Amino acid sequence: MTEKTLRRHLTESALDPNLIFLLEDIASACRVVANRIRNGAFEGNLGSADATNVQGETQKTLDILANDEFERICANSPRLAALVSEEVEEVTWLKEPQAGDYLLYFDPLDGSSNLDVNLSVGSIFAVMQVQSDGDRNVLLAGRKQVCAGYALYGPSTTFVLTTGSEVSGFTNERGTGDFRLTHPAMTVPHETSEFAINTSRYRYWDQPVRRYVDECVAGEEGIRERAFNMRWTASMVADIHRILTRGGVFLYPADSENRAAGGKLRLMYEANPMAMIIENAGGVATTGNQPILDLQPTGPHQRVPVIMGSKSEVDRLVRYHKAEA
Ligand code: AHM
Ligand code: MG
Repeated sequence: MTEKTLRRHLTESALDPNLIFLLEDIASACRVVANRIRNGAFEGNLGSADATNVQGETQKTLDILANDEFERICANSPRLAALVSEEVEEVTWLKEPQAGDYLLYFDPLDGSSNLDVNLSVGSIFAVMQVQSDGDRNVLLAGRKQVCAGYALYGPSTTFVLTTGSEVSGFTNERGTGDFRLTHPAMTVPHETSEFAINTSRYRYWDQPVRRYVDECVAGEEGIRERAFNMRWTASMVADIHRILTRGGVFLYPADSENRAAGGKLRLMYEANPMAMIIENAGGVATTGNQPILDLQPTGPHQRVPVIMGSKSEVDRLVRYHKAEA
């Protein structure tokens, strides 16, 4: 049996055809970005912007190229009103907004420090809708997302999407270029023995995070009944994909060093889309003190603390935060 294509999956749903056009454009952008990454070394696009390659040509980082590909391809979608990108300071308006038009929030290339060492990176996106004719407010809470997803550029290119209740995983097929449904109804296991956090920041952590990680590290010799393993890829997409596949908890918490900035990860195009995916897969996504999806945004590039993944571990972390409050 052949796995069904993303197009068939979308057209079998009750989604607005204009949203389907947009999602197909996003998937095309991800396909193109995957190729740009694969050929990055030949095209002189590894390394930092403003550098020159051996031919003396100015290099563009893949972050900027990926952003340009998303913009170029998604601008075809007739009801797409605006783009909010990690790479662009201002909101990019494509048309006069009308109620129901779509707003696309995206991180075109997440985890880009992994590029030069040929490790996994990804793109993250979410879609919301213009609330009323002429309304240019893009600062909508994550609960208003109509869909969210990511592409993981790893050993294979994977496209994970939620448009409501289910989370569906597609794999890019070499040859046809189709995304095919290889991972239907993805769920985050409730229990896990894996955690993901940048432990080099230990000295900055608040007490609830220290307590949790200390207990995981102590394993069955402490209060936990089992040993824990730690994984950190420095690519949120790769870490969340692992958690969606086999469980785990991902933390980029507020700490004494990043608190003034609000945290490290961005709300609109990193935390919110991943929170929708994790919740729809049966997991939990919180700042430690409240659900990420309930946050009222204050700016398009706002940063927030992020704790998400398997329910039993995130619930424990929330309890530890309450105990310290
Ligand atoms: P980026 O958008 O600049 O790539 O930063 C986001 C990334 C996440 O993918 C990852 O979880 C985190 O930053 C890694 O941070 P650190 O450098 O502290 O390991
Ligand atoms: Mg990012």
